[in-house]
Amino acid sequence: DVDASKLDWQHFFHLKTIYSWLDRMAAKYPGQLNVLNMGTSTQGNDIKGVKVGNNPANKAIFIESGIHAREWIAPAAATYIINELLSSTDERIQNLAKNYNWFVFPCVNPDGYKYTFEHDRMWRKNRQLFGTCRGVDLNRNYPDHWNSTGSSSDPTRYDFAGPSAASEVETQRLIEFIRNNVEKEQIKTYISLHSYSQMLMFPYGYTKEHVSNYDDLQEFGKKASAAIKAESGRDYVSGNLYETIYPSSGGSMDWAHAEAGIPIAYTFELRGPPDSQDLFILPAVEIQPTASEALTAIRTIVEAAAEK
Ligand code: ING
Ligand code: ZN
Repeated sequence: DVDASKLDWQHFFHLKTIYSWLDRMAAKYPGQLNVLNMGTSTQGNDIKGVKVGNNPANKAIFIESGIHAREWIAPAAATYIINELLSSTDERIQNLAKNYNWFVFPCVNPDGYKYTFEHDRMWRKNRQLFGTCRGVDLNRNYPDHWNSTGSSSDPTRYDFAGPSAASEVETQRLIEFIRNNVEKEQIKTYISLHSYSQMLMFPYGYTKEHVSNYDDLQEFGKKASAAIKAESGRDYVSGNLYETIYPSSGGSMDWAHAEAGIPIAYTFELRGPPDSQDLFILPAVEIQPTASEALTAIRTIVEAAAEK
């Protein structure tokens, strides 16, 4: 760990460091950034995030990351995006900050994230106790076609869907937050950040049937892939989740789209390491370019949707 007084994008940071940085950003940008708290996790950690921008006329974008504990690049990309929205000199990013309100929750699985720093770098789930083992895959716990495909009823497994739909408090708090804010804040875009695979995916995860706005989501995804290619030369594949990565039910994105009614919903799989067996362990030098790709993809999708 490095100096907790400031964040950079050359290291990965502990939960407490990320949270104290959010507080300092609120002090640095009064009126532009407000710290929010969805509530507490299974083990009593806060689920903190921010709202950037406060123009009540603006539509909103919601970003969630860290639902899987070991995917450290995702919270790092989220804090990068927060920082860019407030301090970028790029006119295109300044326009995004001016024209939208942004909800960003970097660590929606705080117990798991802490655990990857303190005990097991490769932990994925939350830390809920089930007899002799632990953890629900929070990205299988959402109440939309829950536990129908690509998830497990076995608590020892990495993709355990939980004992019932939305059994976990982390899931409940996020659902509650979206339900309370989706209309009031005009949340029209939902982004879930993961690693690794270099993919920009949209619903559904639970079926290969196409969503009603499939053509739009495919078009925005393809434009975003092209924008990343132009920026860094990296190839990101775009498509519906079921056909692009693997069938999978109970994810936050399917819920956000189908149940909360947020039309534009994506799950990004960011970079993995160039050469390693441990595919969730990205060298810190990759943080900045990977986070920049994520922001480029979001910007491209938001701009393309605005033109429709
Ligand atoms: N991939 C995601 C996972 O949860 C996913 C893919 C996203 C499935 C959204 C379902 C819904 O398995 C990783 N790498 O976590
Ligand atoms: Zn993941």
